[in-house]
Amino acid sequence: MRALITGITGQDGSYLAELLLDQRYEVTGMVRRSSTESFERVNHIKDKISLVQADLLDQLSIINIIEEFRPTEVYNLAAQSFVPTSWNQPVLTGQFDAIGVTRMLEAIKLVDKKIRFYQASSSEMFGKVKEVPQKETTSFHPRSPYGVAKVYGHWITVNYRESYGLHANSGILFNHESPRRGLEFVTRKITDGVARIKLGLSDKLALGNLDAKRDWGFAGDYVRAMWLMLQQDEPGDYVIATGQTHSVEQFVSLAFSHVDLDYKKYVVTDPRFVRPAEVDLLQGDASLAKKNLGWEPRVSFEELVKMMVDADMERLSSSTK
Ligand code: NAP
Ligand code: F7E
Repeated sequence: MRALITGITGQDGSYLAELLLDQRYEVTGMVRRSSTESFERVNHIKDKISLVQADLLDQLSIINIIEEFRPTEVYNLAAQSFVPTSWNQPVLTGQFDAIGVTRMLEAIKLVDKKIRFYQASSSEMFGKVKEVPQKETTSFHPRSPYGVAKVYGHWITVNYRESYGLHANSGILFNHESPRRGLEFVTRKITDGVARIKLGLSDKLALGNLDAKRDWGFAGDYVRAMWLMLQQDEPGDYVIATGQTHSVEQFVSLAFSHVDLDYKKYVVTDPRFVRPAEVDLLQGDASLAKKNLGWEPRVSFEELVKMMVDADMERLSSSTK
C-alpha cells in the first residue's frame, strides 16, 4: 500500500504518517517549497518517509507527483487551517482549501480513478449550528471564509464521488488537539501559556471569547478514523467527534488547576482575539462512524488537557535548563 499525504508537516499529517508506517505503508508527503525547512513534526520519522515538493496552488505539480508515486490512497490534509487568518487572507484560503481540493481530485481522475481519496472537512462547516448535536445530515452555515471554503471542499468531494465513481471520502472532523498543535490555536496557546506562567517565564495569558464551546478530541484518535474510512468497500462522509462539549473557560480552568494555579489571577481578555463572527457551540454525534467504522475516541477531555500541559511543561523546562 502506498499513501500520499498532503500537509504531512502539520499536526494531523505527522500522526497519520506514524499510523500508516505502523501498517507497513510506503508513505510520501507532499511539501511546499520554503526558504527554510520546518519539518519538526516529522523529524523523528524522516528516514522512513519520502518528501516531495508540490503545491496545492499548482495543478501540474500535483498531477506529476501522483503520476510518479502512484499512491493507492491520498489523504488531503494540506490547508490554510487557522480560522482568523481566513478573514485576512480570504482569497488565498479559498485557493488552498476550496479550489485546492478540486486540483487534487482532478489529478486523481486523470491519473487513476481507483486511488482512494480522503478530504479533511471540518465542523466549522456547521458554524451557526442548525441542531445539537451535529451529524452528517445537519445542514451547513459556515461563519468564516475558512468554513465557507471547507464547504466547497466537502461538496466537490461528494460531487466527484457521484460524477466519476471515485472512492472519495469526507471526514467532518471536530476540533482535535495534541502537543503537536500549532501554538496559535486556543488549546495549545493555553497549555503553552500555563507552562510559561508556572515556570516564571510569563505572568499573564491574553485570550478572546472564553464562552465558545468546542467538542475537543485527541488528534492521534482522529487520524485512525481517516484511515478506517479508506478501508471501507463504500466511500462516505463521517462526523468524527467525542460527543462532549466544553467551553474555552473550562479548558483554561482545568489546564491551570493541573499545575495548582488559579486561572483567574492570570487570564485577561483581549478584543484582538475576538472574531468578526463566532461559532458559539460545536458538539458532534459520531454514531455513524461507530456503527460503520467501529471508531470511538480513546483519549478523554481531561486526559487531553493534562497531556498537553505536561508536554509543554517538559519542553519549556528543558529549554530553560
Ligand atoms: P496544520 O497543522 O495547520 O497543517 C496544515 C498543513 O498544510 C501543513 O503541513 C502545511 O504545510 C500544509 N499546507 C498549507 N498550505 C499548503 C499548500 N499551499 N501546499 C501544500 N501544503 C500546504 O493543520 P492540521 O490541524 O494538521 O489539520 C489538517 C487538516 O484538517 C487541515 O485541512 C485542516 O483544515 C483540517 N481540519 C483540522 C481540524 C483540527 O481540529 N485540527 C479539524 C477539522 C479539519 P507548511 O508546513 O508548509 O505550512
Ligand atoms: O479556536 C476561541 C475562538 O483557533 C477555538 C481549526 O483546527 O478547529 C479549529 O478551528 C475557539 C474559538 O480553533 C482565543 O474564538 C478564545 O471559538 O483553537 P481555535 P477553531 O477556530 O475552532 C476546526 C474544527 C478547524 O477545522 C480549524 O482548522 O476558541 N478563542 N480565545 C480563541 N482562539 C484562539 N485561536 N486564540 C485565542 O486567544
